[in-house]
Amino acid sequence: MGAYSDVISVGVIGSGGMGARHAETLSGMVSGARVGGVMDLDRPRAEKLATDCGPDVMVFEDEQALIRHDDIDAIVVTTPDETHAGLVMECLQRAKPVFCEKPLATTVEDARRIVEAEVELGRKVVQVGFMRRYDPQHLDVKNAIESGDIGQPVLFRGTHRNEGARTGTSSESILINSAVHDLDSARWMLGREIEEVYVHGTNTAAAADDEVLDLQVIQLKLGGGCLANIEVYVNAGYGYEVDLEVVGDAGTIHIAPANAPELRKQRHAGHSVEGDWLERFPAAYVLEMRRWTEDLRGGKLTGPDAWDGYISLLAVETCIDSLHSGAKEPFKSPQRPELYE
Ligand code: ISE
Repeated sequence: MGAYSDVISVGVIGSGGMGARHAETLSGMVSGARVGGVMDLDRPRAEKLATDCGPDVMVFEDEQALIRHDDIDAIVVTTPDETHAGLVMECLQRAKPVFCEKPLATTVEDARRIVEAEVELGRKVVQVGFMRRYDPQHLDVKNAIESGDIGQPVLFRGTHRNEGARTGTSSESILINSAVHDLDSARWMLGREIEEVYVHGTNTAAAADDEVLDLQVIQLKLGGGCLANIEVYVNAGYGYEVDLEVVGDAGTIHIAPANAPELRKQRHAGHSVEGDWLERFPAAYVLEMRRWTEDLRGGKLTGPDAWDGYISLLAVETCIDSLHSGAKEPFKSPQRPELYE
């Protein structure tokens, strides 16, 4: 890593929404990188994306072949959650840098194995797609906290709403696929580790399945006496929203309102709401890919790493335990290996 004489050739695994977004960003908005290959079982979709990304983009139906290819310098993984860990391990075995969409894995054991393999390798090659860390509105909140504007931060209040749950959603997958962002966000914003979790869930009339707790409230205790209260609702119906306020002992900071004009009409004032994360976080996805590319060229990854992916998954697992037990569950952060200091 860091010895790229030429433009970095990136292999993108998955050509759906997230894969297409990263590929288009890399080919059109990031200098120093290009899409070298696209892999998808849906070959026509992969071929279309490859063509959109420019000439000479290879198309693969086998992810191993893409990962192993000598002309591919780094990998972006955007396939379904349960495939992430295996693909990241393949990259680690070849010491090939890999940007993996969240979650890093779907089990704590797999995430731990990734951390162990990276520690064994002795250098970081894995980055996890916690894109909120690159969102200008989130960064404004983070900077305000760090500048001392609100004094000591004591409470993270997050809201995370999807317009509608995807098919096959379970109470547990809501935590693995959606809440994992909020757990990472709370740790990152407050700069504290989680110490206890308590989760409640309810089944709303909007849920397709009577068993699924599609609205969940997560309460966290974190180090330094900090608290977090996070709502995750995957059937909000009206659109996609990520809201955040951090309360400090000298003030509070609320994320800037949506980047949309306010319309006042017929005794009503309001603004439009995005439909999904691709609409909500366009800047974050570009900044995330730019920084990743710069870091690869500079030889030092600075983004959310395998440790962040592992700890967020450990927190997810503790949330699942709490959801099942109906009780508060303690959370003990494992010892951080030196690689992640
Ligand atoms: C989705 O997979 C994402 O990654 C989005 O960022 C998240 O907000 C959404 O809840 C997930 O389903």
